[in-house]
Amino acid sequence: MKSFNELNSWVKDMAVLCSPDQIYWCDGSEEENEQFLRELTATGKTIPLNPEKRPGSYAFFSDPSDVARVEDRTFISSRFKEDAGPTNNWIEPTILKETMMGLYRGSMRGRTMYVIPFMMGPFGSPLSKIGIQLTDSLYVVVNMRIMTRMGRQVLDKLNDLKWFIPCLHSVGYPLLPGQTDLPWPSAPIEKKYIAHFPEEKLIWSYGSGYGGNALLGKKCLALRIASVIAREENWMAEHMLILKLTNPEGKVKYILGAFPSACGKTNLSMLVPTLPGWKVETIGDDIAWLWIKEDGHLYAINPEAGFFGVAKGTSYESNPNAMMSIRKNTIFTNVALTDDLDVWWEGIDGPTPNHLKDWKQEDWTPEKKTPAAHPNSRFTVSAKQCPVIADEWENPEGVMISAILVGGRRPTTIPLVHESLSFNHGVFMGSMMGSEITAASISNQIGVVRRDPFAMLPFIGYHVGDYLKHWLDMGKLSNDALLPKIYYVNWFRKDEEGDFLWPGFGHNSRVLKWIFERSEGTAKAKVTPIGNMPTMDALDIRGMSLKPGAMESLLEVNTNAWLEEVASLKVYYQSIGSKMPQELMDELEKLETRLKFMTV
Ligand code: OXD
Ligand code: MN
Repeated sequence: MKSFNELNSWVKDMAVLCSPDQIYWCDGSEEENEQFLRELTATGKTIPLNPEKRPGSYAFFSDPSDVARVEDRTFISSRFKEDAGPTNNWIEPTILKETMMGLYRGSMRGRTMYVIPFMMGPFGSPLSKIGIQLTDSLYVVVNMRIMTRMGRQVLDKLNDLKWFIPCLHSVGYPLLPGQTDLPWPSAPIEKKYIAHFPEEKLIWSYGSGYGGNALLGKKCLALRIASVIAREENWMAEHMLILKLTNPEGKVKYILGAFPSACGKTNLSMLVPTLPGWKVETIGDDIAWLWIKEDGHLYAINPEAGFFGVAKGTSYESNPNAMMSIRKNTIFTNVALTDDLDVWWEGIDGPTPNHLKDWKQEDWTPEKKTPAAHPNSRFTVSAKQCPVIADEWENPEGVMISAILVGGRRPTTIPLVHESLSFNHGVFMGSMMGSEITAASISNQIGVVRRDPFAMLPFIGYHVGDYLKHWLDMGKLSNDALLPKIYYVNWFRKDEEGDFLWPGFGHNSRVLKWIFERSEGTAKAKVTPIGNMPTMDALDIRGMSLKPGAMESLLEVNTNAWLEEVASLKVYYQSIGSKMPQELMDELEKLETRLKFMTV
């Protein structure tokens, strides 16, 4: 964090280090954005899409070596290794800074350094934070303008807020005189560094132009650095969607959901219920900042202003509201293009075209074995374009939370839904969540559960044990009666044939209904060793067809499978070391006892 009056000297110092040809302060205006997009088009860095089909929209294609967040190259550079914990990469800060200064020296030669003032959180919210990103990538500028509140009005706010989080970014590809630029400049993998200095609240990113590596407001600021600030200031920065749920009588509740990447957070936040009369609206699809107010309730804001969603698999069937959001003014990255310059990806509606340009901009026909769109292809779009964005999504006071969902991809063991017995038990549920490893390319440990506490594994800016302790400490600021219950949901349970037992998508509204009515005290539940669960007739499944016996399997608590889970959790908790909170080890022991001795 730096104070407002250090801004000019910091920008100057970084310019001396990186040697850009010029410095440009972004004002965030429409005219400026159009000028940037004209420049990106003229230099061949983007392709404007067919204005009849996708007005105001652009396609970018990254270098094939720069397509996703690089967790191996992401560092929490706290003074002591112990403060980064066992789940983060760590390099001592003076050493990392020396290495990175060597890389930054002259890295913006032949380029412009853009100064991006941006706000995370709605204007006027007690939690909102200002960041200033310096970058040599115009792609980053036009994306940051969608994903954050960006521009001159933020500098005005700096007078009042006084502090900003400095974010330095370079793609790491300086241009010598006469050297032509690449369409997507970046540095080789071993030179990429996504670095966070938690004591200083400083972000340095080098070598990548893609997503969370480069749009520094999102994962770097709003999660990793914000999680450190939040711990100091008694609030929480979480990898969660925020949705608004309205019942047929018009009563509203707000629900949070923590799910690992690629579990359908964006889909759930914009869900179209299959239950008549129920409505879901969106507050946020990826990040929530949470605090407990004087009334003892938990409140949430979405710090972002847009969606950086995975394109692949998005369709009018899986997420019609996302499809309607991206009809215009959208930036697409690494999707395929149709012959009439519209976008295409695997899983989009309609027949597969006979010919496309794939994300590598090569000719593609259905015979080709490789995917046309990259699996991590993305759309960047303003939240304002979402047809179901809730009116109150920018309320600086946040929305009051009635329930928290946690979950992951678990083909076995975990039932469709179970409810926490207490706040600490809910934190235990969050600590144990994760997904089963399915892709051989990620690991040779297929079938093993990759634990991902509250879906924050790659995003906690400090020690995971201290993070879990912070959750427990937050609970102590209020009491169980006022805090939301936590629900472990699992849409991904499979039967013996390997087929999903639950159809998911819009049908998840049936689980949301039960949760809504639990918080009203009206839904039927039974106590089980793992928590409270719907009785066999409690979920409203009218109008849907499930295989015979599916509901029994979905709501089954298999004692042996759960005892195996307990054994695996003991090993996991041990891996966290001495900072693993005792309260959670107690919860694990209580679960084991209930599994062994409780009669249901
Ligand atoms: C994301 C992620 O991009 O979680 O949101 O990876
Ligand atoms: Mn995410």
